[in-house]
Amino acid sequence: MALAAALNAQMTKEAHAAQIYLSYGAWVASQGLGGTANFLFRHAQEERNHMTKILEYILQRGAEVKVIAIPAPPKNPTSVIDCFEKVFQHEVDNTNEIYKIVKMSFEEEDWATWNFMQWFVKEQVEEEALALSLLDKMKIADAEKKNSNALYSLDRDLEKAPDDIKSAEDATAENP
Ligand code: OFO
Repeated sequence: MALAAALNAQMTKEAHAAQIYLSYGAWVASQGLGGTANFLFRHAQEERNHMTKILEYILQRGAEVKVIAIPAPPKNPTSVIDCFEKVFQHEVDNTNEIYKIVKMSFEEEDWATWNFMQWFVKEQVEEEALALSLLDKMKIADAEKKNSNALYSLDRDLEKAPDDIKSAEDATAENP
């Protein structure tokens, strides 16, 4: 059925996302940004978690899981800012893929899949916000200047930065 095929395709896209984060992580490591690389490597694992959630869901629904080859990641970025612009664009593209499955499940009145996909809708809000905040921070740190002190501090911070961004639903007036 079309929805099972779309879920299988999304499962591979999440694996592809992991490869993208791995390759960008390796590239930033080669630029001397070990903390930033660590962050991107951890994020690669998060993408593998997304892949696993979809795999489990396909199994639970009694459909066939099709594990296929993962496409190669795109070529290396040309600069640190370019890297994070590409990370952000990747997340926007992924959100659009998620929305297609949500739409499909709505049209097919498959409410279980529609409900399952809401986790990904919420997650993509956070993924985009995280990618955008990293891009902004890299710009503020003037990441194109290799000897920027701000970039050095940001790189150190990213080594221990939380992997997730706080979701808007958890904000309160006391703790915005
Ligand atoms: Fe799986 O969220 Fe990023 O790509």
